[in-house]
Amino acid sequence: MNHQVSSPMSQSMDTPTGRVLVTGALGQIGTELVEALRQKFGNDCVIATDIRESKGCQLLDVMDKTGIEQIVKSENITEIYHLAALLSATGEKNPELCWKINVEGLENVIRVAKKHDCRVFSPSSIAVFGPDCPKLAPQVTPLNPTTVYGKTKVIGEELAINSGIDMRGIRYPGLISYKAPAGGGTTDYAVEIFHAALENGHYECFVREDTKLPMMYMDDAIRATLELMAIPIEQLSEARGGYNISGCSFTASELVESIQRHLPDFTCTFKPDIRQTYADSWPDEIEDNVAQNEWSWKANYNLDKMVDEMIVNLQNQSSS
Ligand code: NAD
Ligand code: AKB
Repeated sequence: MNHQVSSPMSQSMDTPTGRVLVTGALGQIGTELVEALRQKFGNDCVIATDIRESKGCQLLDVMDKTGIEQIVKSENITEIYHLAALLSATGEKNPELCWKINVEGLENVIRVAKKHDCRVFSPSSIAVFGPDCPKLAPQVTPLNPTTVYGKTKVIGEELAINSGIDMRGIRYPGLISYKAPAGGGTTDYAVEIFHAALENGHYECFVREDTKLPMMYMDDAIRATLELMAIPIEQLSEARGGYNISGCSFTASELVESIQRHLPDFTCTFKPDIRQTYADSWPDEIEDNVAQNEWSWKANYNLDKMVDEMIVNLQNQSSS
């Protein structure tokens, strides 16, 4: 069922009428999304913000309601990519802060977006699923996450549908990229392993070798985000709160074997920690037929293609 929302942008989606605001812009996704948005809309059109300081990025704490509104007004913002959050591993260490940033921070953004007619992109995660979900996760299934992080993402999806604004999200799988480090999640091993393989020839992995999780190369995730935001809202169902999208699913040992095609002497040992329990509560794979049907989603990267790109790009980065 399509949901009626009030947005002046619901006709033409591809170019925002005003500027674009990115929160949490210095993180793993923001680093590449800001680049892609600036390429698409022009440098001046994209305002990058984070709670950390960096050149080309304004300071903005998403707990600061007035600060969000000031920037939206002064920069003529009509579209917000809200990436500021705590991820699963960091979030479970400090559940109260995770709730505050992920839920209250999002509510602050929605309040301002509603008042100033902004569209919002707010990521969900495969962490919305719990142990009762089938190993191949369907789009529609009971969402009973065991982590606080997962619970905040379920609330985010509900807010997307019930807030009365044009708000969309994707249940990103674990994202693998070389430009910025992973930000405190359970799937971080699938990023760290590349750095360790190239720098030390060895990695001690914090999940078991048979741990299988949905993963995705960052190029696919950024393309998915831009593609979803370019679709008129009338074409989207309530799945827009958080679309399942599938990239590639593999076990930790399959990842090791794929890296060994490039680095035959690379070794990996497995020493599971608390993050194993979060990984065990998530599905192995994602069914993404709804995203395929509604906005023609299709991933480009399988395991070996992603590994090839990661190794080449990290090698180029260290030699330049
Ligand atoms: P990240 O941890 O790399 O980046 C988050 C950014 O938010 C950081 O730069 C941090 O400084 C900033 N931040 C933290 N608290 C803030 C605050 N109070 N105000 C403003 N900024 C603040 O995270 P990411 O991987 O880029 O994830 C972005 C979004 O995507 C999150 O909602 C996350 O849950 C979701 N997601 C990520 C993945 C993944 O594998 N990276 C997978 C699923 C979902
Ligand atoms: C994490 O592991 O917390 C994130 C995610 C899948 O949401 N990468």
